[in-house]
Amino acid sequence: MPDQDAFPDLPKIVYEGPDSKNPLAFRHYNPEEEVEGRAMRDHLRFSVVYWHTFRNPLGDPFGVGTAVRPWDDGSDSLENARRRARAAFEFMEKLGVPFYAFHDRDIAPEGAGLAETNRNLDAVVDVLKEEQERTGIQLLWGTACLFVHPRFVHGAATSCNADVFAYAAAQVKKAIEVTHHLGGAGYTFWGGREGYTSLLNTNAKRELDHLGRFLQMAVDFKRKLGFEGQFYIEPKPKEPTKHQYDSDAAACLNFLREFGLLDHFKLNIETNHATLAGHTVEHELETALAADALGSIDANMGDLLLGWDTDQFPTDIYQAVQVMLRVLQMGGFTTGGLNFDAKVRRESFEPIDLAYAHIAGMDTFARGLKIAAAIRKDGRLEAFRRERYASWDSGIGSRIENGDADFDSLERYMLEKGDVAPNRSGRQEYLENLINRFL
Ligand code: XLS
Ligand code: NI
Ligand code: NI
Repeated sequence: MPDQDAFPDLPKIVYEGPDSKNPLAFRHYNPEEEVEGRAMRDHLRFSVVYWHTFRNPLGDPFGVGTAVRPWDDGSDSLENARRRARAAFEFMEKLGVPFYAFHDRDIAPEGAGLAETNRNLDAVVDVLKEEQERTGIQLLWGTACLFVHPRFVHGAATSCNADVFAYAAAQVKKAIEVTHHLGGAGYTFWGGREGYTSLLNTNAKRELDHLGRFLQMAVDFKRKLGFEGQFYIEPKPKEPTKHQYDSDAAACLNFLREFGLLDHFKLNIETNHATLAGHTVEHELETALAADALGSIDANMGDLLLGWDTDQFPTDIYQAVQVMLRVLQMGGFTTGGLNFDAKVRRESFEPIDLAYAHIAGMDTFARGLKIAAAIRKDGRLEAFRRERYASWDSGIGSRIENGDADFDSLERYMLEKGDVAPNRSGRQEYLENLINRFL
């Protein structure tokens, strides 16, 4: 049991319904409520991220951290790391989230050399294991931090220094082991500094080959270990580097195909990364879906007027609807979930803000889920889209789709027909208004 109360003012957050005026209650997230025959808890699979919620001091390039975290003495001691882990579980338990996610270095401090660092990690993993068993909260995915320490200045698997590749391999091996030990449902590879800041000093082809080899080694090790969790790649176009190799869903899928890894990875799509790449999140989700590779979602949002990964808590209901339409279309998450890779604003520095932020994100997605289910039940959106392609369901369209047409036969067909007039409005405004009826 925790030996202290890190969040003494935080009650257990419960569902009170849409009319509640209590800011520390859910108005829409009702874990047991069924939507399309499945409990909301299992649709949404919410996850708290350790890095932003328990390690982010809320600094920015112009100012130091502002976060007030009374349970954290700011030191790199193991004792502090253990206390922080207990505080994290107290928070997650009160919030009622079923999952969490971490980087190895979020949970335990670096030691002098890899062996001591690994021992530190094991010591805190023991606490996490105990807390998981006490609360029933599970690990959505683990990952390795291959971007903070100066050794990774030129990247990890794509470093110009082979020793750094070796260090990263050893670190990822250990991170997969502890994820396995904690029963993690997945393991994520996010490119961190796997990219370049200048092509003048970069052999991109060689670096990409190294990344391919690295991920192949990870797949081999996973098999050897017997880890059954899902591997994910998380696309991001830039930041911290000018160009990240895993820049968007299409680039990741192409990379995985090139290196024969597509069967072993799914994508973890992050909303703010999609927008940084100049895409909507629904574009990224559909790209992943089309390749049967949508695995999990880092649920956050950006700010269109700020050009970086602001990692804000998702409070845009319209966007949540777009996301949940795709999740429902996929038949729901299997190993993945909605992972709040989001941080409170620097101005929101009190512990209670962490609760307000997560409640906002959870209620936003609960509404997104309910609205998406209502749109699907109504059926008009889907029917319109299906109808729009009706010419492909018979005649010349089905002959083309079935491979029973070639340029000669299509020329004959059109010479006979003469011409074709535009005969179907796209009805964008009608559809936008249709969606609005459900909001
Ligand atoms: C950073 C990424 C990172 C990954 C995990 O932008 O979103 O937080 O999710 O390494
Ligand atoms: Ni991010
Ligand atoms: Ni992320």
